[in-house]
Amino acid sequence: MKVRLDDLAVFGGDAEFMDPVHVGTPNIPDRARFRYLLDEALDRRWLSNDGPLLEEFEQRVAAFVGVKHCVTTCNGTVGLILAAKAAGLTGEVIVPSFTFVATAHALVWQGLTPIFCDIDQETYGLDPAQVESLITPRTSAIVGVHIWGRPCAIDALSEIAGRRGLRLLFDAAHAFGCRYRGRMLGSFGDAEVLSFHATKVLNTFEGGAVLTNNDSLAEQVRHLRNFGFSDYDAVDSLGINGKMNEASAAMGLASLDSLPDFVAANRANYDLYCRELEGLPGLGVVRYDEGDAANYHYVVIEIDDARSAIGRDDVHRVLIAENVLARRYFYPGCHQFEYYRDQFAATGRTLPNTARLSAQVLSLPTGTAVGPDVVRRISRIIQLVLRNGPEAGSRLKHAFSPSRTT
Ligand code: T4K
Repeated sequence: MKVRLDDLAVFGGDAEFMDPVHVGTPNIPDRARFRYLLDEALDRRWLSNDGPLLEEFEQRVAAFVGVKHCVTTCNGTVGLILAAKAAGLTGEVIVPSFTFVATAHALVWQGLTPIFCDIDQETYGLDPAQVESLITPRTSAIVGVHIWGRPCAIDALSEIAGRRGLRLLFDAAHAFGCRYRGRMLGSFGDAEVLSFHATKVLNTFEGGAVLTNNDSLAEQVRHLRNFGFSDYDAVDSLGINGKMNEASAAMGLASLDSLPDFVAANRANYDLYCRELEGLPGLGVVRYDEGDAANYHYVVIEIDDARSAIGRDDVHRVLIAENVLARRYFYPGCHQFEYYRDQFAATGRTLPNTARLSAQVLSLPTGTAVGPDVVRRISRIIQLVLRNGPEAGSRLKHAFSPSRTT
């Protein structure tokens, strides 16, 4: 067990873990169930394009979320692109910068201009007041993101979208199984988009879904995900291949059966991290609303270096050296990526909350692959660093200073 700073790998000690401990190690459902479903698909020789497993998966997801339509896609990014196209978005779309880059990329693939908006420091989602101030005659929509499965300001954004005649989409990539005021995320706005990527609480290897209560929007997404075929030998729109295959649907169905176990494992890890990390100077664990269900799939710590005397990036460096591959989700904010600075300079603006929070957050490993022993060992490393913040910070500064000659 590491008790002194010298024990840390970054200062010459042995790494705590022999093998990397990742953020995003997939949750694996009951293998027998998955194999059984996969065998069925192989026996049927129906492997993609509206197969029976896909149909069942879509029905079960729609019922679980309490939404009329679930149209699955090959991944969440294509789901976002299809939702934007089916909803008829044009011109400018207001979107947070503090998100995974796919949220913004999907808009640009549709020829739309992302207008990056700052986030509210309580929800970590779009700041409604700033959204309102960014609306122009070219604005067609708002895309909110339920970051880490925490609901963004759904009511305020719905009110603004309704009053200003804008479309409202939500990127719910992280939010499967989470609720807002008793209603499942995935059922708000014109449409919401899920991701079932391997790293998500429920995965289909790769996958996504557009969820909506709007019949024509759902029909349009279905149509577009299959190349825009309106009949055999007839294509009436610019579609794409956005289909989910049967192996993915089998994984999704088996995973739905195991979802309560996944969430329970996440919850246990989350609670243990909270207990272990309580009271450390300058460190907070991002909380979930206890009044609503959450999937607890992201354990995110925030490090305020004014109080901890050691910055997030130094803590990150310490963890990496221990083979704990914590992630800076979502740094530095989309508007800071080279591509967006080059291509959308006019939309560049100062986003103080985005800048501050993206410099403070760190996602820690969790999920069914991570047990209490691993959580405790990771927490102990963080405790050691944070309790010795000034000394650790200054040693790291010296060790990694570019001008250091020894
Ligand atoms: N909107 C939001 C808000 C999103 O967060 C995302 C995706 C999307 C939209 C788009 O949805 P998709 O098109 O992806 O369905 C990852 C994921 O690729 C991405 O799905 C996710 N968000 C984002 C937050 O993280 P990377 O490049 O950081 O992930 P990757 O593939 O390096 O995986 C992370 C770690 O997980 C690996 O270092 C190791 C571990 N891992 C990963 C895979 C794939 C495993 O242990 N096993 C695996 O099979 O982007």
